[in-house]
Amino acid sequence: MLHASEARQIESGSIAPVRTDWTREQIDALYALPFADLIFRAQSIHRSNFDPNHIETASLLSIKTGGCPEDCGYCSQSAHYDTGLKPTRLMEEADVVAAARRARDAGATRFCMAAAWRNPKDRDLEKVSDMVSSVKGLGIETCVTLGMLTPAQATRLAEAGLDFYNHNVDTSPEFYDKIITTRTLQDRIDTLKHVREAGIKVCCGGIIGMGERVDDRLGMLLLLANLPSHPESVPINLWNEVEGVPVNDTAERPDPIALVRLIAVARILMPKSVVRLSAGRQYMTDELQALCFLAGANSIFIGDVLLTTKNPQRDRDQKLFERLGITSRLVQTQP
Ligand code: SAM
Ligand code: DTB
Ligand code: SF4
Repeated sequence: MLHASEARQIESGSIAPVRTDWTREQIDALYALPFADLIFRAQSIHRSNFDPNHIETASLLSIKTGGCPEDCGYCSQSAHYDTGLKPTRLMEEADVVAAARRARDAGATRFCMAAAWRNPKDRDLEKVSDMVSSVKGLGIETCVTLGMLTPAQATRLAEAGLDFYNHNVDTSPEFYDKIITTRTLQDRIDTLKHVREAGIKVCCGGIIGMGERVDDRLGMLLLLANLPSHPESVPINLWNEVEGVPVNDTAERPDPIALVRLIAVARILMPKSVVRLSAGRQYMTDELQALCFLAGANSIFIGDVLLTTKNPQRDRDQKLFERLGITSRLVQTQP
């Protein structure tokens, strides 16, 4: 039973219960609200769940780059396309830990290690598990993204102390086959289930700007918001341009206002999830990023590179945070 005052707050839109039964019509109606109403609602929900002046800062490292057997049509690391990227072997643990220490000292509160694999071999998973334990020892949150996992592999990562596993749905069920053919959306959902069941927090989102329609972006949010439980982290990536991949033929940078609307809808649908304004920030003005934060985005990647593509310079981000009065150091606990 809800407390009467809580029920009133929900009615007025200032608090939202966590729901996984959203309908397409409800999502369309939210997206179509007048801009001021949409932002007010998103910001009210945001304030009920988070410190509105705090943004989480995560840092990325590609621990194994390129040569990936998957055919994701947006990705510089797929072996299916000639993107000019030189594949590398899995990094040594000491180098990964040194990079994590640098990231922590530069202000990151989470360190995400990514490998260009369809799925990890058990031998490699052991190495990554050791990296996770060592990075965790630095007092920073850990995340890895290694492709598909078996239940046993997810359990091994949980035993190593892993906090988050990133595995994206990438786009709507309707648009998915136009972008990836070598693994299905159901494969991804199965991996998310294994991660959840192992007790690891889920980081799951997708990409916009690949030529999808607004309907597909909302279809992606519908999929995420109706998973059995909401991902704790929801990265919204704007496609970072890569030469030589098929998405070049269809890509179209979204209208900035449409991006803000999408972030606001994500915030309303998944009120307790951290929404990350992920790849593509280098194409955005400071004003657009400020609007995204107002709409409920509360995480970014810091550092001059993501995996293989660019990210805004650290000093630009720091200046923006100062101008907006945003804090980022502490890992905030949710009320
Ligand atoms: N290979 C693993 C996998 O795909 O599960 C992990 C690494 S992969 C690079 C992680 C995610 O980064 C992808 O699912 C995709 O959403 C995002 N991504 C990859 N290339 C991107 C690009 N050029 N622009 C924006 N996001 C991208
Ligand atoms: C996510 O959703 N975005 C990050 C992280 N998960 C692994 C990756 C962005 C990659 C951008 C393209 C690149 O740098 O290669
Ligand atoms: Fe491979 Fe991941 Fe890139 Fe797809 S997104 S090609 S799985 S590295």
